[in-house]
Amino acid sequence: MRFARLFSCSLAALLALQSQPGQAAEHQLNAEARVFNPDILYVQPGDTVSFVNMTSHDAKSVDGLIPEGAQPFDSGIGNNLTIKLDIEGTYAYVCVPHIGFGMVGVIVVGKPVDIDAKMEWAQAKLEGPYRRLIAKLLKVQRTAKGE
Ligand SMILES: [Cu+2]
Repeated sequence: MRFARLFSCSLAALLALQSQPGQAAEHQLNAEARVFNPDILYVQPGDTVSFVNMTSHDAKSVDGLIPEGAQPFDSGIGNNLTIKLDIEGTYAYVCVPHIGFGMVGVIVVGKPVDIDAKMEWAQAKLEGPYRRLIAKLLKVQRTAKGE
């Protein structure tokens, strides 16, 4: 009961935060053993995202799987990276050395307005371990449709 109340309070606080215009938030994406945590991250346009704990990892956006006009990113191995995301849409990225373990992720900026196109592109073009991204994109697509 107490937990439920705490939860609904934090949820209300979170929603209030999110609806404040002009308040850019900072998010952390933690590189853990073989995963990014969280693997799917929702942010608002203008927010910053920091990849941290990047020893032995990198974070590289996938060409074709970021919004049109968005800046590609590539931390290089072992480097933390902070990026500011202004353009709405879906950003897919991988840790190149660990794609085979499924160390891939998606950042959604604003609404995933481009998710259907991105999914089509991913299914047609991604090869080998990069296809691990399809499951993440599918999650975003289902969430967007309220499934
Ligand atoms: Cu990695």
